[in-house]
Amino acid sequence: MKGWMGKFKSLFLLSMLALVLAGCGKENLTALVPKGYGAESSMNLIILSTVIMVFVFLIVILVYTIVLIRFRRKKGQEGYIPKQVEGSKTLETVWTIIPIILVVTLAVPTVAATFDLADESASADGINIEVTGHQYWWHFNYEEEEFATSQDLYIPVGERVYVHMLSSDVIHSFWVPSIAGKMDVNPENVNTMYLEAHEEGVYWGKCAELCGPSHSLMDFKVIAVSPEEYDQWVSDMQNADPEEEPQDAVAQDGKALFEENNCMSCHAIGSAPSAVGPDLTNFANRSRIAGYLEPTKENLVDWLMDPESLKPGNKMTGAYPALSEEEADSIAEYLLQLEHSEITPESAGGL
Ligand code: HEC
Ligand SMILES: [Cu+2]
Repeated sequence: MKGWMGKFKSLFLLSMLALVLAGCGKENLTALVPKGYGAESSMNLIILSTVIMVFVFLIVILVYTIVLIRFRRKKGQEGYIPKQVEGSKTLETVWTIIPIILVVTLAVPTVAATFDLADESASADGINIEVTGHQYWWHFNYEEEEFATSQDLYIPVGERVYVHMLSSDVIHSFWVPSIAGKMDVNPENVNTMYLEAHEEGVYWGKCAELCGPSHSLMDFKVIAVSPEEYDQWVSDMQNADPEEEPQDAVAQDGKALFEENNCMSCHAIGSAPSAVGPDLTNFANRSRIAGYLEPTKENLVDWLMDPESLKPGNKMTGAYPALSEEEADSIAEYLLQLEHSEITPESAGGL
């Protein structure tokens, strides 16, 4: 009875674990519902290898069951030993050839897909974006288009967008499971891969290489929009005017405070690609603040007053004079007016 209970308990724990892990899924953060070329190609390989594994498992269980039933010791057979088949040439050949066939069946499509996904021969005709991984945020420089943005990467649906990735500090890894695979972002050599989304939407991305205390918060999004919307967005970004004065007095104060408090030494608005902190040109359109916080004013004020408690080890902490709640509020008011385009994560379907 006790043994049975023990087995039941571990089965129960396992199914609970499965339930808990099933809850880990973020919307559009799964390789199992592919919405892009690279993700589809990985999914096909996942299906192929699962089918082969299930096939092998079933055959083994079948043979095992037959042997158990056919060769069990029957009544009156004490001391009986079945025929020994050690060294059977036929069996040896069968269980060498079948695994070779299975491994080749797995290897050919896997190698083909690996080369296909690494193919950057057409990048000169495609869209090229320089991606820089920083502890703990992402910078996207649209070099040919001559503007930059951070955290939210906009791409047109149905086109190959080549991302050329470099890190400014430690090794990161760029991973958008619903659209493409995953690739290391190194400090010294540029790694390139392409994104090709099949459907409009906002896709969650993550840093997939342990890079410091806030590694797990190093999130980004890929915003896939129609090609027309993409062109519109690019021209809106190119025409963003950094000198534009906010309408209301609070936000005007905020702009002045932003200029007085050293913020501009790290954050660019509507100008050259910034290197130390995220580009804030279209900050009011962010899908998340600092990559992961809901884009509300309360969260922004909290971030400005105490970034350390929200993202331990981030590179903004302590780099500017402490702000009063009122000052943080005015700056937030200003930053939340920095929008220059109708094309936003919301218009692309939201999260
Ligand atoms: C030393 C450079 C530095 C200074 C000075 C600085 N920041 Fe930052 N800021 C950063 C970095 C780095 C991040 C990204 C932190 C992270 O996510 O790990 C950041 C993130 C932010 C974000 C979130 C951006 C996003 O895309 O979600 C806002 C908003 C922001 N800073 C506003 C300010 C304001 C306002 C000031 C001035 C009061 C300021 N920063 C001063 C470096 C700086
Ligand atoms: Cu990282």
